[in-house]
Amino acid sequence: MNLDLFDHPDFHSNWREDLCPGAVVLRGAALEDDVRLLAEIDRIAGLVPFQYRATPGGYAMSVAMTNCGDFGWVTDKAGYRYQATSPENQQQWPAMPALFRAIAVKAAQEAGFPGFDPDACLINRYQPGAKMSLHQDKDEHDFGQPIVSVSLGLPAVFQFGGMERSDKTQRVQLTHSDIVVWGGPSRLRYHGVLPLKAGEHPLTGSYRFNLTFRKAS
Ligand code: MD6
Ligand code: FE
Repeated sequence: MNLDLFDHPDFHSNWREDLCPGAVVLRGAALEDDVRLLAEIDRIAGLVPFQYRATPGGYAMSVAMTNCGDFGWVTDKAGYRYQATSPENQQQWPAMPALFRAIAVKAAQEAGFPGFDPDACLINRYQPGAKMSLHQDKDEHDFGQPIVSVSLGLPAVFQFGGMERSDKTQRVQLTHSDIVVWGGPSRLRYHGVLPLKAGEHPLTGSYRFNLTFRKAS
């Protein structure tokens, strides 16, 4: 009989933390793919460089962004939206790497959302001090599809709130290779990221990267 937890083939994603119904953290779930994920981020950013976009209100965001997949999330004075091309070069976004898609689909499945079909991957880059204010993800068409969020590099404090901006929030530390899956009754919860603390990560230096996969169309 072998009940050794560490021999379990799925050990890497077996440490789950339920945040609230429909939201779960799969700790370390991207660990075995971290180097390849970061290489793909580098390659994509070489094609479509990270940009500090403006909010519709005209403020520069502190998080730099690029995208891959059929659709990319952008913001400017015209508003928040998904579009098939980059505003910088009017070209289609780079294709979503098969590895990205496979990780996102598997994580969604493990979290109880089989059949996730992401067509958009927003790539966020945080430097020290960068933050994301409380917001809802509601620019997608089908709230029946979850969001899968992969954290890489420096740790960050994620805030999870409720359905109203003023609802109390819980704080969760997201570290390198954690994956958050978020859907069902949690899909429209407010959430944000507190200002990134300076640090040095062996794979990403002074940055945190976050991949968020969505079905946008
Ligand atoms: C971030 N993430 O972690 C920002 N949204 O850098 C998000 O805004 C987010 O992680 C919806 C679901 C999961 C997320
Ligand atoms: Fe979000």
